[in-house]
Amino acid sequence: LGQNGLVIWLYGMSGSGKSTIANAAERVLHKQGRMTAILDGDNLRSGINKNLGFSDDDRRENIRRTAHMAKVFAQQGVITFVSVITPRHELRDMARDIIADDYYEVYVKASYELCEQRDVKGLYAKAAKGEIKDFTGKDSSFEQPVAPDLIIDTEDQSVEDSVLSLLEEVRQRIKI
Ligand code: GGZ
Repeated sequence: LGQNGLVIWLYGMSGSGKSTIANAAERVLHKQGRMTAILDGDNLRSGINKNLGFSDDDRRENIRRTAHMAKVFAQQGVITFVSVITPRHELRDMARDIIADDYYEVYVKASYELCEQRDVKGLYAKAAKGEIKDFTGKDSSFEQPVAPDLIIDTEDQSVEDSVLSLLEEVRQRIKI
């Protein structure tokens, strides 16, 4: 019997918590016997998307490829967590068009200031010194979403609570 696939498209600024939440939620579902996968923007950019940078066109191509990969997984019953910034409405619309019924959109919300304070990878410090061009939220815009399926506010929700609320929604979608 085939399992229902789903793409959980987590987006938000660098350091907002997308990958942390995706990894934790994936682990739970995997332990429960579901087929799962993670597609992380940062990882894909070191391999299949190595030729892409952060211009508008390159981000668009990055999202297009990632959405098609996620769609292939979901069609085979895999619960697929995607974490990519997806900074613009146009890009989210494209992902939704490609993935269609299997698309579930989650905005991982955190302010620029908070991401800058966390600065897990030191990118915000570099951006402040002008060492990274087209940095999201600084010289490349991040459009606030209008109506995501779910908002996870990592400013006032713990990772544990975020994962629980996400899994609750996911379970309803995949009917387990
Ligand atoms: C934003 C950048 C940039 C610039 C490098 N702007 O937190 P990270 O480090 O590990 O993840 C970020 C990743 C963003 O790639 P995405 O594929 O998610 O972006 S998009 O959806 O917009 O295509 C960040 C790192 O790459 N990074 N330079 N200029 N993030």
